[in-house]
Amino acid sequence: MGQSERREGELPPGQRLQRGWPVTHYGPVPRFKPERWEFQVFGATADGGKRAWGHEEFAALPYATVMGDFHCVTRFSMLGVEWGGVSTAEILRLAPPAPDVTHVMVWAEYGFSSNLRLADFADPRSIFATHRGGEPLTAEHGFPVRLIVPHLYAWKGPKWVRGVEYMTSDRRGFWEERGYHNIGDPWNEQRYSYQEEPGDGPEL
Ligand SMILES: Nc1nc2c(c(=O)[nH]1)N[C@H]1C(S)=C(S)[C@@H](COP(=O)(O)O)O[C@H]1N2
Ligand SMILES: [Mo]
Repeated sequence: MGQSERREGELPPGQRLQRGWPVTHYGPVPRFKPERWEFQVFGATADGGKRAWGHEEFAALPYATVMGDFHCVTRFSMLGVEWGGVSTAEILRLAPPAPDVTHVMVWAEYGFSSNLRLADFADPRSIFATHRGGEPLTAEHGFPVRLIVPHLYAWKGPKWVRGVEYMTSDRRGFWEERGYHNIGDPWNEQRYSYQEEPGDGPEL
């Protein structure tokens, strides 16, 4: 694991600034069905139970804003974006993980997923964003909820999030199984899985 030398508001190596906000994802944009939508926390929770919030309940959780950069592994970046939503710290407080949890899997519509080390997930700037610049997210950008982890490449932030799984060991998510780096630190240009060093992730 390399030393992360993150610098907010600066371009990581090999990235360029992007005007506007491109839409990047695999597969179709899901249609939001409020009556069936739930945000679940499951897996190795502290009390062994599962938590679930319906859409109105989720929208009523404490609203936080953070400034965060956005770095796509295809080399475009946006700097200094204001994200609003529910902080990962709030989710960890409301649905605490068991003491031996080391990683989380963030699950989205259609089974899309991304794995994160608990410390990356719990970072003070990590947020389940519902808004950008005070405006609700559009469907293409992840409405009603997407994860933003400003210090990692943006594939680590699933759009259309539906749940968080607490894990006691690491497992690869969707892109992490398909050639992208298990950790994804843009300051160390951790783009592809072939760059991984021992300890960076589970065997492929
Ligand atoms: N559900 C889902 N979330 C996803 C992806 C995806 O394919 N599916 N792609 C990721 C990638 S690679 C990037 S760069 C960002 C793009 O977010 P944007 O379309 O809002 O710019 O979403 C991430 N979240
Ligand atoms: Mo991306």
